[in-house]
Amino acid sequence: MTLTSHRLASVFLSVPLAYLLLRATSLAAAESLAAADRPNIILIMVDDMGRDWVSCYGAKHATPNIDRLAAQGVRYETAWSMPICTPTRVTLLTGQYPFRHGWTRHYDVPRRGGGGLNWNRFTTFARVLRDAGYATAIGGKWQINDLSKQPDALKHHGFDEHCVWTGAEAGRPTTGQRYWDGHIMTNGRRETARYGPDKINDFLVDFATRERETPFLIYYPMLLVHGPHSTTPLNRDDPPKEKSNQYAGYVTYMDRLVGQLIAAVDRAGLKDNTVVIFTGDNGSSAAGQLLGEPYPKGKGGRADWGVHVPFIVRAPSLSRGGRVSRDLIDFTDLYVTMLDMASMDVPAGATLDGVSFVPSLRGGDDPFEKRNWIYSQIGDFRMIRDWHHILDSAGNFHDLDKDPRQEREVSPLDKMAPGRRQRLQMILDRFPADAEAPFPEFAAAPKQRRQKEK
Ligand SMILES: [Ca+2]
Repeated sequence: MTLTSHRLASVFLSVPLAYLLLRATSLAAAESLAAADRPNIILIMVDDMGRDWVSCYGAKHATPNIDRLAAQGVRYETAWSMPICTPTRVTLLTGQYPFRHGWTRHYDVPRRGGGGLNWNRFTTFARVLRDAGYATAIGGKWQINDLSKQPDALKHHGFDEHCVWTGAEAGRPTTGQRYWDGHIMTNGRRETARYGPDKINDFLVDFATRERETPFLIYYPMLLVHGPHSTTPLNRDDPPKEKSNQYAGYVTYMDRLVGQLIAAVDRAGLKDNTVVIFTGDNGSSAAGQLLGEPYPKGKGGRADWGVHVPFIVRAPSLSRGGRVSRDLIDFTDLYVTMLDMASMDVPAGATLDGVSFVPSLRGGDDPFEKRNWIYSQIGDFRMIRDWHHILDSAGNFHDLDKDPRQEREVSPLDKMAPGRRQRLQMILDRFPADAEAPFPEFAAAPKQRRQKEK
C-alpha cells in the first residue's frame, strides 16, 4: 500500500468512524432528551404545615433543608391547598376541584367506613404515569381507602409500591399509632416500626436508588408534622413539654428527612433529571411566625391563612432555580403539571381543572399561559383570590396586601377593587353546584364546621 492509498484508505475508514462517532453523540443527545422528557418526579407534601414554619418564607423556625431546596429551585409566594386533609388530597390526586369530585370535607375512611376513593370513577395522576411506564411509589398517609378491606387499593390507584401508615382502622387500636411503634404497611406487609417516619423515608430512599434507571414517581404525603405531638428521635432524650415546642421538633425532624431523601437522590446522580416539589396539605396546626409577626393557626381556616401553603419546585431541566415567583398555583395544577413534565397529553375524556405551571417554571412571561385566580373550598364554603384580593361565598372581600388578617373592608378609595371583585365574583358564580357525596357514609357524616381530624 502506498502512502497515498493508505491516506485514502484512512479517509474512507474515518468516514464511517466519524459517522459512528457522530451517531453515538446524537444517540446520547437523544437519550438525554428522552430522559429530560420524562424526569423523575418527587412530590413531597407535609401534613399540617403552612409557610409560617418555613424559614425561607420568613418564618422564625429554621428549616435549612427546605431552604436549600428553595435556593436551588423556584419558591412560589402564592399557592393554595384546601383548608383540610381530605379535600386537598383528593383534589391533587384527581386534578379536580371538590365541587367536581365531591370530597368536600374531611373524612377518614379506615375509621369511619365507606367505599373510599373509587378507582373506577377517578384516575389518579399516579395511574396515568404508571401506565406510561413510570415506576411509582407512595410513602406516608393515604386514609381515603380502608386498606384492611381494600388491600389492593393503592395498586388500583397507580402505585407499584407502598410504605404507608394505614390510618386508624375501626376496631384495631394498634393501627392508630403512626410515630413511635408506628403501624406501617410496606407492600402489603404490616409491621410495627420503631419510628414510622424513619421507616417510610428509608423506604423511599431505597426506592429512588433502586429505580435510578427508570423514570420514577414518588408521592410522599408525609406523616409529619401532624399530631399527636410528642418527641422525635432528635429530642427524645430531652423531651419538649410545650405543645408548640413539640410541633417545632416535628418540623425540624421533617426538614431533616426531606434533606436525607434529596441528598440520596443527588448522591445517586439523579439531581438534574429529578423534579422535587415540596408543599403542605393545609395551614399549620400550631401558630407560627411570618416576617416577625405571629401568624394565625391555619388548619381548617376559611381564610387565606388556612390554605396558603409553602410551594417549592426544584426542576433543573426546567429552571436554573434561585428564583421567587409570584405566579399563582392551586392544587388542581399538580396533576396537569406532572403530565406536562412527563411530556404527556391529558387522557382523552378526562375533566381536569388545573393549569400546568411548567411555563412558569421556565420563567415565561406570557400571561395567557398562567393563572390569574386560584380557588379553594371546604364544605359549601368557597373562596377565590388573585394576586391582591380574596372573595368568598359568604361575601367577604379583602385586600390581602394591606389586610392579610382579613379584618377590614376594602377602602372605598381603592378604585381598582370593585372591578377585581366583580371579576372574582363572576368566576365563583360560574362554578357548578357540588357533586354528590362519593358514598352514602360520607353523605351521612355530620357536617361539623371544624371536624376533629385524626
Ligand atoms: Ca392535614
